[in-house]
Amino acid sequence: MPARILIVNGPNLNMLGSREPEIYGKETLADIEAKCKEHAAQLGLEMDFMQSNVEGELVTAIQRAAKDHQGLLINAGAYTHTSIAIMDALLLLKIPVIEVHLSNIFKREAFRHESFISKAAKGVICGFGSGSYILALDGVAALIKSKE
Ligand code: CA2
Repeated sequence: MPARILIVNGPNLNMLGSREPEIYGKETLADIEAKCKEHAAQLGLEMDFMQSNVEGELVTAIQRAAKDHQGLLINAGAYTHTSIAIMDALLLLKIPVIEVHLSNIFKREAFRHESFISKAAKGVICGFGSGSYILALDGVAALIKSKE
């Protein structure tokens, strides 16, 4: 059976494509989902993709991944820099977690340099726009394969 990956997106990422294209690009979140789906299929992975502006809904989705998924990618949006609840949920997972950002958070304001997500992630990919998600899919696929 193919491995199943969950891609979790946090607050305001549903607004992609509408504002700040110089930072986040012109693609919508639906465009990114379609790209990821195609790339995941090439890697032989099944993929689920979700977005929420609600911290608790993100925590619940992460908890469910323990049962249904073999790997998780997360762009927690601004919760990256604030959410101990999301970090704790990720720390409970035994599957590989990759942190993803469209922008290079280290080139931006100082408050974006701290990530609670990184403390629970196997790796971090940022600064490649939607390509960050594609690179992270490659990374998680390699991690899953190395465990098989
Ligand atoms: O670079 C990333 O992917 C971020 O996770 C995006 C978050 C930001 O708070 C993180 O520091 C880095 C913000 C997502 C907001 O998305 C927008 C979409 C359209 C217009 C404005 C913001």
